[in-house]
Amino acid sequence: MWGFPLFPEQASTVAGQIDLLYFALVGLSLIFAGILPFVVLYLIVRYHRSMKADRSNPINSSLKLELTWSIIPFILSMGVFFWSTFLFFQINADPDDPLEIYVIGKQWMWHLQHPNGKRENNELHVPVGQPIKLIMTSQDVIHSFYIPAFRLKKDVVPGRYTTMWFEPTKTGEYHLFCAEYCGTEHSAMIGRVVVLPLPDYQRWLTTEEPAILPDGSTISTGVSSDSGGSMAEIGAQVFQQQGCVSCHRTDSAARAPVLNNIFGKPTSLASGETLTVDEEYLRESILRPQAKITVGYGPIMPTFEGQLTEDQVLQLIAYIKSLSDVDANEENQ
Ligand code: HEC
Ligand SMILES: [Cu+2]
Repeated sequence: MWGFPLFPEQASTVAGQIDLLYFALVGLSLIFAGILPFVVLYLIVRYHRSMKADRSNPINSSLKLELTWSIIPFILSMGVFFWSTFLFFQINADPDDPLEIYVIGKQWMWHLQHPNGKRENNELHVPVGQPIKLIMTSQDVIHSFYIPAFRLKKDVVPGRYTTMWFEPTKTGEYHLFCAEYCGTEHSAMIGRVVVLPLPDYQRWLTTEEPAILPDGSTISTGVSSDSGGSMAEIGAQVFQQQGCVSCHRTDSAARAPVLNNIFGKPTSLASGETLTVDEEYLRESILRPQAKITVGYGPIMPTFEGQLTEDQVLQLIAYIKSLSDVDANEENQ
């Protein structure tokens, strides 16, 4: 084998399809860019002034020829358009019941947290054969989460969440890059994705390893330790510590909407708008509550902008989501 492969392995469900489209585009380009110049060259030589050629009957126009060179490229380009649009939608549509992992980019590392609270840096452990959704944000500048073997890349932007999903098809270790120039050590912002069989992943989830938080402090990770438990459990603690609970409560002293079972459901705003509660809306509701006021309530919620770390915002979101899961499950029973 070559020590320097031209193509990374295909290790996700979409990798093969993306390569096929890519090769088709390269093929088409080669046909047009590679063959046409030779035809032009041939004609230049064939009909050069010094060449003996039949010039008695020059063709001024040919409808048949013009239709051919219009219709064939039209069909080809529309084919490429529908093919790539179909792929685009397929890659961006949310999968059913994915495993959600939270990603924070910062100069110059990736910080990841699994739902059970386990954290890791510059490494992403995932189980094979299962859809995985990354919910990503940045603490400083724009980064880009790039896994060549999965043929996936998505910008990681401060102040908002972007998501990306994939389903690894092969166990192994794959490169993880930052693909957006983000400062001096951008080129060192690299890591690896480790795809494990499901039982190994579950074992990995519960083992102890120290991890470094985005603020530089070190903590131990793993659910059995004093790390504080799952993301939702830590979120519940933040909810207490930050005083959210003094307004958002279920008893008669409540001055704010109950947050149970709101995730994924429509909510009505004082402006008359209705929207579905997602991560982005929760983030804005916490950091800039005045931006969208829930109908029936006053604009009394203080802003938490600058008072919570990206980590804590994600934990609060995981907590609010878990309130919805509990309720959904109860309804199903
Ligand atoms: C002073 C009382 C108060 C505190 C403290 C408070 N909130 Fe609120 N919150 C409100 C009120 C009132 C609303 C509804 C009006 C609005 O949208 O701003 C609200 C709305 C929200 C919403 C949107 C709910 C929906 O149904 O659309 C979320 C999410 C939320 N708060 C989360 C939090 C979190 C997390 C904290 C703690 C970090 C917090 N709140 C602290 C009063 C409060
Ligand atoms: Cu970066």
